[in-house]
Amino acid sequence: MDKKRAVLLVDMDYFYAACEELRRSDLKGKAVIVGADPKGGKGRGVVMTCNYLARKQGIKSAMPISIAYRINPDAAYLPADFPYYEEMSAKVMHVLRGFSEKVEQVSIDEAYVELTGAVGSLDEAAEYAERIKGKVRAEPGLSCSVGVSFNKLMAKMASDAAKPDGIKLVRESEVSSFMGNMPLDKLYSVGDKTKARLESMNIKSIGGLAKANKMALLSEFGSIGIELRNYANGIDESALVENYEAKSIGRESTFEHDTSDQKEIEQELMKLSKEVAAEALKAGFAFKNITVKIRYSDFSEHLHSRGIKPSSGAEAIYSTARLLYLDSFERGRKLRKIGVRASGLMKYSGQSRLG
Ligand code: DCP
Ligand code: MG
Ligand code: MG
Repeated sequence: MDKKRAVLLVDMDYFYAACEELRRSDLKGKAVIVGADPKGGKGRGVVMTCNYLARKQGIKSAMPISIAYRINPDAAYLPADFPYYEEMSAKVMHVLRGFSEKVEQVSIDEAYVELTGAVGSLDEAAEYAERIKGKVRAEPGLSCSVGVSFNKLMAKMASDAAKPDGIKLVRESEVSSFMGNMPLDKLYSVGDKTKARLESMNIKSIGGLAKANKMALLSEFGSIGIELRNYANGIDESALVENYEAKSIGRESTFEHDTSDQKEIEQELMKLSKEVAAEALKAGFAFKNITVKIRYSDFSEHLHSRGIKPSSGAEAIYSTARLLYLDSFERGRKLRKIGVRASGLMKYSGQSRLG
């Protein structure tokens, strides 16, 4: 663990509310709150998140919706649309996976990106962060904040300090100046209870915990006490846990005009197969299953699948997709849309030497 690491934590800004702003231009300049229905101030339930305008007024995540309503009854109150946020999240994760093979998604709106080996310094990692921000802003069109540091713990701490829409780099030599004076509950894994117990030991800040007597911590908390002290010193050797959210890769296209022209359809299938193969290759996936989706001009939809030998080549996809299409397509009926999907994805082994 001697090797210098470079890790990013990317966290979307006011995520659910930002997603709503993205699709509704009428929300511009308004306080936007996603959460329970306020029901004229009588509503139960809480604020899930809100945009920065609402935050300036004192509204925040987990606050009872009735209190938010008292603060600002004129805000836009919106119910959560999880499928839509998941879709936006997947787009963001897709961008991140374009920058590194090692990405760990930790929640709907945040992920670690390991850049160890890909960059020679944290300054270079910060340049990656800049490029990631630019890409995410272009498509799907959202803003995020990025912590840049030498491990996961510090990247996460840094990302909080980067909010909103910023980048914060924290070097090993800067740990104590960066977080020494922060309150204890800003530290990963310190909640209200642990904070109270630490305070009863006369430890009042992260910096205090960093220098606290190890034996005293051991006797109060057991080995977790030492772990907490390590965190306070910015020490965290945990590796990224890779997760492959995308269990399938698919592409669809809608024809300019509904068509039953076999040539045109096969050309489109070829194009889609190439796109799916290119994406699978980029992500380092092979797959075992191909699905073709056909939507006829009357909007009826048909799915047909077939297993193949693990592959990620465009030819293998196309030949299977074409067979599926020929098998199932009802001649003479016009197509509106066609799609190709590869699933049963498997990660290539022996690709990455990290971790
Ligand atoms: N969320 C929720 N309830 C909470 C906190 C969050 O439902 N108590 C949801 C809504 C958020 C999303 O999770 O949009 C991401 O949570 P974050 O903590 O990252 O908060 P935001 O992205 O909303 O804001 P920030 O800009 O502070 O990251
Ligand atoms: Mg967020
Ligand atoms: Mg988050």
